[in-house]
Amino acid sequence: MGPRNTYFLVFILVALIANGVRAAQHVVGGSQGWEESTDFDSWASAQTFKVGDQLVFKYSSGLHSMVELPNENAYKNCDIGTALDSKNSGNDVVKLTKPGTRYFACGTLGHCGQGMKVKITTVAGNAPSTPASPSSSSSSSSSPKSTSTSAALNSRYSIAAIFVLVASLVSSTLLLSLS
Ligand SMILES: [Cu+2]
Repeated sequence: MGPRNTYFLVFILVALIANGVRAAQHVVGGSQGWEESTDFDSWASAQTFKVGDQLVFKYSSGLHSMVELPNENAYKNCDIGTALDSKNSGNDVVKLTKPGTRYFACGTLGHCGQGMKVKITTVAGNAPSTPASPSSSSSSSSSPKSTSTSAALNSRYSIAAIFVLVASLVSSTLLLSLS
């Protein structure tokens, strides 16, 4: 009974952590990170970016950096000079605050041209939606309503998991004190 309880606890913890990570943070490029060799188009197309999520750019500080470009044209032409923002900590966090498309590239000379850039399209998510700014020219038409349902399910699942975790802890302690 003891070891089985432990396995169950580990399972619940992993499920909780996985759930939290999936809801909030996207490490750009996945396990390969922010590197020249990463296929960012493939990576981005496999992700769903929601309002309230975060991007994390992980790389060797000094070798690469992160710049945000203002538009599709600057992105296509790797026009780093037009950057809206730049970071170089090697662990740069960018919060996706509203629906629309954002453009990121490496600021190191030549890297963007080698494919070190990524386009991120954010959809309305489970966070409280902010009104679309009138200056934004992006045409994000339909916001999927089903996401709010899945968000509710997610949080209900988390609460249930926490409840089970606490119950398991209590029962393990009781079993230990009996033996
Ligand atoms: Cu680079």
